[in-house]
Amino acid sequence: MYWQTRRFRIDLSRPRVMGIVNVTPDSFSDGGQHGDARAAIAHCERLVAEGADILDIGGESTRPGAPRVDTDGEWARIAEVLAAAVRLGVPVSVDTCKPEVMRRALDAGADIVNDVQALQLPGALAAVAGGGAGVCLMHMRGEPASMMDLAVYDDVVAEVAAFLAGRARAAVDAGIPADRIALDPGYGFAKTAEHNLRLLAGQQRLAELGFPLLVGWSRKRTLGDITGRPVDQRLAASLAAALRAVSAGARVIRVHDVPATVDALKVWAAVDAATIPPSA
Ligand code: HH2
Repeated sequence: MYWQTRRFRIDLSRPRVMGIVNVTPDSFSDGGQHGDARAAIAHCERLVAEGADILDIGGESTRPGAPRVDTDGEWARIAEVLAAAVRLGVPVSVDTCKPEVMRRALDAGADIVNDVQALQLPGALAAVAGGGAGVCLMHMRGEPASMMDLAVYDDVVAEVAAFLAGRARAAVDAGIPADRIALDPGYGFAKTAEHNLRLLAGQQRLAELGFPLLVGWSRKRTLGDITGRPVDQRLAASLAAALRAVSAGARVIRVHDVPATVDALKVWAAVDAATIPPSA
């Protein structure tokens, strides 16, 4: 399996690590740490040196209750960082739901659009289709400010699968080739801890939709609920969730802590390579 992006065809025969670059003052785990362009560019360089396969650059926090940023404000945060990141030799993703930010990012050389709103805003499908980018379509409901009020499901796995299949269809209908599309269950977005765990337990069903699965468990609140750890002490829990997600079909893991995740996935891939398939 592979994921076609603008400049790179990403081989997913082994799981890949997407390193998070939040150029924001208020992200839930690292807000303000890479808030100015110089610090964020240094962070990009560090993540690539540590083995990140993809960089994901975002200028707006999506944590529950986060305030909205307008188009120019979001672009001002990420423009310089993006321009430097596209010269680092790895695919660069832009984490945005705004069509105008997508267009500017693609003009600046971004390879992938990572949209937590799954290209639902007017003009978003066309921005990606016209720009030739890869895209990650994520499941959520509502807006970050209100999403936890919408965390009500009869069957979370079936409902997320139906939503993602529908958005993939909409993307293909808008002219985005199927091999450019990745899907994401949206752990932590309009979902309680119980929903997140149920979804991970049933995640294989999402992988069976036939698109690469990208997942983000890194440092998220459900891991704190399980372990009792604050956000800066959730590395072990994040690795456990990442490995469980890979075992259930995920091919791209979006993380803050790149070196530890790279090592964990190397071990997973080594065992995978040594596994003898059952004879027919
Ligand atoms: N999670 C966050 C942001 N973007 N994109 C995808 N595809 N999947 C995710 O799970 C996902 C995402 C939230 O994490 P983070 O970027 O660290 O925080 P914030 O949104 O507060 O900046």
